Amino acid sequence: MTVRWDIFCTVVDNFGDIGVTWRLARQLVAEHRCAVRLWVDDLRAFERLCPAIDITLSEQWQEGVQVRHWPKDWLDTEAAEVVIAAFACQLPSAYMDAMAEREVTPLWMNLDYLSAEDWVIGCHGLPSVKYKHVQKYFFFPGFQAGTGGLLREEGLLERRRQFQQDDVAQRIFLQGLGVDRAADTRLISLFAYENTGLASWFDTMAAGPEAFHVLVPEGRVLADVRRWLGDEGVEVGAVHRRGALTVQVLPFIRQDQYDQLLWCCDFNAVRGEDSFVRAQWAARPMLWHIYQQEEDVHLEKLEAFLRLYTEGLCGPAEKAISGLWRAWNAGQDMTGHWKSVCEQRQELAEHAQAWCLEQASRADLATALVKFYRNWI
Ligand code: TRH
Repeated sequence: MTVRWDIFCTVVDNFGDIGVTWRLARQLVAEHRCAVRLWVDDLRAFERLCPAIDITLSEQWQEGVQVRHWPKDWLDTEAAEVVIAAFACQLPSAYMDAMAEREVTPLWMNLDYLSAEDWVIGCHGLPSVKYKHVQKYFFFPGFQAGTGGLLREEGLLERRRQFQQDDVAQRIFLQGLGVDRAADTRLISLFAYENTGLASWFDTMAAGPEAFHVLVPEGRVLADVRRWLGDEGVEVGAVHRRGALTVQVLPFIRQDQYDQLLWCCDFNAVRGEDSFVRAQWAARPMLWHIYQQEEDVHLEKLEAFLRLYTEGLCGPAEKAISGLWRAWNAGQDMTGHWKSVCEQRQELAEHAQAWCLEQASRADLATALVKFYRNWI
């Protein structure tokens, strides 16, 4: 029998909340034959990564998912068998009553933010608060056994491998974005928040000796890019050359196209949560701009991930990548760290592949959620 799931998403800021829940909703439908309603309070953010969304509709079907606009004035709705509150969002009180009134009590879970910290293992799957007799559970994504794992669609790695081996497919894809990859030029994708370290990184690349082509999807880091270019316009498509560095602004593309962009690039700078995970599946060296939190708690998360990620790297490679990530997240000078990363390129590239395979050896997050539900009933 088809199990009905309700996923609730409030868009706090940026694209991570909707990025993760949209990905999860699609996977539950496509791979686990669940009937999924995705409740989203801001369809505009959703439209950016899925242009097929009609923001005027209160209800629509997209890729087998029933997308519902989460209205300020909640309308009485029957609760589903499984309810996911993404990232601790507060469910409408009338919906919580509907959960409590169900003949069969639903499974209620909070899908938390991703963290590599050790405490996550101890907390994953534990009971949280109760509403009337309905128990809520913590569900933590993660990188280690004992966590809920990472979102990874079936066949993703195989599709990625084929694409990375297919020069023609890559060229066609890049040309569709207006990108011409010159021979002997390394491609970098850059998705980041505002960052004062950008100028030093770009200066270093511009000084050569290698040629780099940096692709920047429209977004928050563009102000720094514009400043570095000397206030030259940074409209989509324009190509700017400074020494050995080419900088090109791309449009914000569909989520599946963004994956392909990551697969094409030799190095990916990503941010937040979802693009960070996608870069890991791209199996190429990467740079993470972590989402900043109050009292710098994000820095602990950064260190926790680095501890796991750099395991097995030789000393210089470990130092190079950790130094680069720390400098980027502190908005500091990138010069020496970038040079070291370039020197360690071979080892870092092999390591990215090994890390990807290791992570893919664990159950993916959607499968883990379905299993959690089956065990629970
Ligand atoms: O947008 P983000 O900064 O989201 C953040 C994080 O999730 C953070 O943890 C959270 O607290 C905060 O939002 C509220 O970065 P993230 O998570 O990588 O999400 C970006 C999404 O946008 C991801 O699904 C990939 C997608 N994307 C596209 O679809 N097209 C694009 O061109 C680009 C650059 C991204």
